Amino acid sequence: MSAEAPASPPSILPTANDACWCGSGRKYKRCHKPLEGKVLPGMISPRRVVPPHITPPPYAETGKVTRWKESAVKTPEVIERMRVACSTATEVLRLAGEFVRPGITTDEIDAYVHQLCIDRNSYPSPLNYSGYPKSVCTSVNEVICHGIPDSRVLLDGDIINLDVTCYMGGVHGDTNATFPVGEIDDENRNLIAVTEECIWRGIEAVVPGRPLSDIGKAIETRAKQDKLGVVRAFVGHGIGEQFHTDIQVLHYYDASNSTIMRPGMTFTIEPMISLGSWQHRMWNDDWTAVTADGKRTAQFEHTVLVTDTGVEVLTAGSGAASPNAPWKRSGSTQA
Ligand code: EYL
Ligand code: CO
Ligand code: CO
Repeated sequence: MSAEAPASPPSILPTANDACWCGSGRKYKRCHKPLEGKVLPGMISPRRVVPPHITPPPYAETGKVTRWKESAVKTPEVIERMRVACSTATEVLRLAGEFVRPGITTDEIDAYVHQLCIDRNSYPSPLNYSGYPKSVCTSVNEVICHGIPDSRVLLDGDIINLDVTCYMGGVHGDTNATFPVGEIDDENRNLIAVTEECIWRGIEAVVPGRPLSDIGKAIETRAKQDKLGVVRAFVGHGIGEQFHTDIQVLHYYDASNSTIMRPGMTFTIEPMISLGSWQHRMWNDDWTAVTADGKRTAQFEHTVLVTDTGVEVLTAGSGAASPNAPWKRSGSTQA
């Protein structure tokens, strides 16, 4: 947790060959100019409290994640509990998305999501997971994922991903979506639309008896049609009684992602798609991942169940931010 925000630029910026505002003695263009218009870390508010009637996951107190063996194939009883946790996360994500507007801070979104989870008798899974300090991830513009809610104000033209996970009934439900802040330009609108298409292409590749690599192949194929980058450092994951289990779901094609999908398996698909490079950098906070080239990136996430015949999307349906495949919506003429 940072007590002090790092030095921030003045409202009137130097011109390229002037001295940088930060006092480094370097020309502005060789110092902070590349960061113009980029997301900067803000102040992180004190930790929010979860009331005692909410059953916390094992890491809630210590922040330490200890993994145990958990079957990749879930029992019908666990699956039924996951449907409940997932539908709660689905509703919280949609409401949080409706709350997004210019002028609010990402910390205000965190306060809202935190309360929405508690009101539905769920624990916000990110809170203290490996020490993560907040109840939701808020990833703005070039932030790929795990952005920490802070004092940054949302600006007209930003894009923001909200990643919501709810823990209730002893299981997690994990879903995210990217939302426009006010009016966004065509390039950003297309990035969000194609990223949503990518996740649904991936979901359609969930077929029992087929390897997980089919999912990444479908996602990568769609991204390439628009010359967009597929982030490689973060992957989908098995989920159930634990937030993350050993199944990894790559969002690009890799033949070594060869685990065969079996009925009863539950995992997330959460492609991060970028306007430029798939390479990432880490902020000094060791949580926040940004694109290496500073270009914008979008993400969608669903928790899915492999069925006997295909897939059940546990975080989709009519109340979801991304309810179904875009080409299956009324008015669409696409396949
Ligand atoms: C906590 C822990 C580094 C989340 C997800 C919150 C973040 C950075 C260490 C995955 C991994 C959410 O929702 C997730 N995937 O969809 N860690 C996560 N944290 C955190
Ligand atoms: Co998530
Ligand atoms: Co996830």
